[in-house]
Amino acid sequence: MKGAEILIESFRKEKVDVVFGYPGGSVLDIFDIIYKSGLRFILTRHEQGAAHAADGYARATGKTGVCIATSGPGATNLVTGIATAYMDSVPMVAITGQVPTRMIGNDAFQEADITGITRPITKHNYLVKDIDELPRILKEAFYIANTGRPGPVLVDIPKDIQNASTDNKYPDSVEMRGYKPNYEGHIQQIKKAAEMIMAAQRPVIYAGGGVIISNGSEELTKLAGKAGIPVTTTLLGLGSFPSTDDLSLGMLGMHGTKYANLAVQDTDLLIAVGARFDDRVTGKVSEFAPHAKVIHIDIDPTSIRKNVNVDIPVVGDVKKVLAELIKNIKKCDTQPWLKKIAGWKKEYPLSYGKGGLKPQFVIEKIYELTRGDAIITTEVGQNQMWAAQFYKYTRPRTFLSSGGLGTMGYGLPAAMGAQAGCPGKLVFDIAGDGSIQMNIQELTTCVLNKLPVKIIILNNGCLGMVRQWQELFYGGRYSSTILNSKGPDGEKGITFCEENKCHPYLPDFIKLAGAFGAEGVRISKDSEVIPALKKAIESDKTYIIECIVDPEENVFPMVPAGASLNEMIESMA
Ligand SMILES: Cc1ncc(C[n+]2csc(CCOP(=O)(O)OP(=O)(O)O)c2C)c(N)n1
Repeated sequence: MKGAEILIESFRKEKVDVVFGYPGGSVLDIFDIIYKSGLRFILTRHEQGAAHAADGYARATGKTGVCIATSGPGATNLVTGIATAYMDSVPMVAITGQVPTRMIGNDAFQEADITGITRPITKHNYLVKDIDELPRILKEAFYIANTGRPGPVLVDIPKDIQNASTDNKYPDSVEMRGYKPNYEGHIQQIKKAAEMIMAAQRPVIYAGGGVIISNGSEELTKLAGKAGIPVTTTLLGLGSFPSTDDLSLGMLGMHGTKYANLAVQDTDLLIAVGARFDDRVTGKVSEFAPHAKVIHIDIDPTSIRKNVNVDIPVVGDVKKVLAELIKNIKKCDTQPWLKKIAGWKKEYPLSYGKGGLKPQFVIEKIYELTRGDAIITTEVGQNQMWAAQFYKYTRPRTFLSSGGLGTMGYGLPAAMGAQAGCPGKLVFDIAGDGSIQMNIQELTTCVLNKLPVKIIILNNGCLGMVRQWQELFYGGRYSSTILNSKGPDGEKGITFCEENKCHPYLPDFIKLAGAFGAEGVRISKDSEVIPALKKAIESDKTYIIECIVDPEENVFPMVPAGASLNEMIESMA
C-alpha cells in the first residue's frame, strides 16, 4: 500500500467519520486518495479553522478530531489550533504534508520544521522518514491522542513517503515502552481520601475539564449527592455537574460566583477532580483555599503539586477513581455548611444592571429557549465569561471554549466542528465583535456544508475584555481597543444602522452574513431578543444574530490578576 492509502486506511480503522482540512502541493497525493475514498471531508477556508473545527468536533463527541494541512504555511496555520487543543487536553491528530525527505533542511519551497515548531504544543509528534514505519506511527498517533490525558499529536509526512509503498499492515494494537497511562487510582489512597472527606466539616469539590474528558460526570454527580458536598467548576468543567442542582456553586476563580469563591476560601477540604489549579482559578496561590487540606484526583501525575501542595494525590482516570470513592463513602453531615452557602447564594447572586440591551439578558434568553439542550461555543473575552455565567450547563460536552490558551477566533470553527459531529443538535457560537472577525471566513464552510450554526454576536463596538482591564487598571486609556472609533472616512467612523440607533462600526455583520450565504438579523432592544432567537432556532440555515449591546457593560464579579479570591470587585462603583 502507498503511504497516502495507509493514512486513509488508518482513518477507516480508527472510525474517523469526518476530516477537516485544506489542500496544497505537499498533500496532493493524500487528497487524491481522499477524492476516491468516500471519506467525509470538510474543506475549511483557513487551516486554523480546520484545527479548531477538529477540536470542537472532539470536545462535542469525545472522539479524536482530525485535520490535514499542506507543508509550510498550511502547517504553521494549524499552530494556534494545535496549541489551543494542547492547553485544553483535546484529542486531535493533525496530519501535515512535508517536502520530500531529500529536501528537508534545504529551505525548500514551503518547507517549515513543523515538528520543531509544534514540539512544545503537542503531546507527541512525528516526522515520518521511513514508509515502513508509517502504519505503526499512525496507530500510535491515534492511541496517544485519545488515551491518558488526551492531546494533539502531529504526524508530518514527506511527499515521497506519501507515494512510497510498504507491505506493513496497519497494526491492531499498540505497544509503547514508556507510555502507559495509569487508569486505576491506588486503592489505599482512595480509602484515605474517603476518610478525609467523611471527616471534613466544610468540603468543596472543585471540578475541571478532566471530569468531562473522562466521561465521569455521572459519578461526580453521584458522589456530591451521596456525600452532600457542594461543587464548583472551572470554565472547562462547566457541564460536568448540573448547574441547576442545589449543590452547584457555579464557576470559581477570576469571574466565578462570589459564593463559589467564598466557599473555596472557607473550605476545610478541597477535592480537586480533573482540574489543574490554573492561575485564573487560584488567583494569588499563597492565599488560595488557606484553611483547606487538598485531595487531587488526576490522570496526569505531572499536574499534581505543580501549583499547589496536595495532601492526598490520586493518580488515575477520574471516572474510575470517583466510582471507587463513591463505594467508600457515606453521607457526611454537611448541613450547617450547606446552610451557610445557601445564605451566600441568596446574598450574592450573579446579577447585572439595566440600560440598553444587556449581553447577559441575551444569554439568559438563549438558555430559556433551549433549556440547556444546546451546545454553546464561545469566542474569548467578555462574551466567553457571560456565556459561562448566564447559561446553565446541565450536561457534559455542551460548553466548548478555549480555556487554557484563550484563543479569539475559536468559537465559530469549533461550533462548525461540533455541528458536524452532532448533526441534530442546536449549536450556538456566542461571540464578540472582535473575535468573530478572526475566523469569519468559516461562515462559507458552514453554509456550503449545511451546518446550521447560530452565531450570536454581542457587538459592543470594542475589544470588551481588554477595554474592561483598561478601564479598571489603566485609568480608562483605551489604547487600541475601540473597534468603532475611526472608520475609513476619518474621525467619525461609519454609521449604517441608524434605524437601530447603533454606534458606528465596521463591518456590517448582516451584510457579511448575506455575502457568505448565511442569514442574519440585527437587534438592539430587549423585546427583539426572543423573536430573533426563535427565528434563528427554527431556521435550518447558518444564522447570525447581531446584538447591539451596551458598550460599557463589564463582567463582574472580578478577581484582579494576582489578587486573592477574597478580593472581588463587584461593580464599577
Ligand atoms: C488571538 C487572540 N488575540 C488577542 C487576545 C487578547 N484578548 C483577550 S479578550 C480580547 C478582546 C475580545 O474582544 P471581543 O471579541 O470583541 O469580545 P468582548 O470581550 O467584547 O466580548 C482580546 C483582544 C486573545 N485572547 N486572542
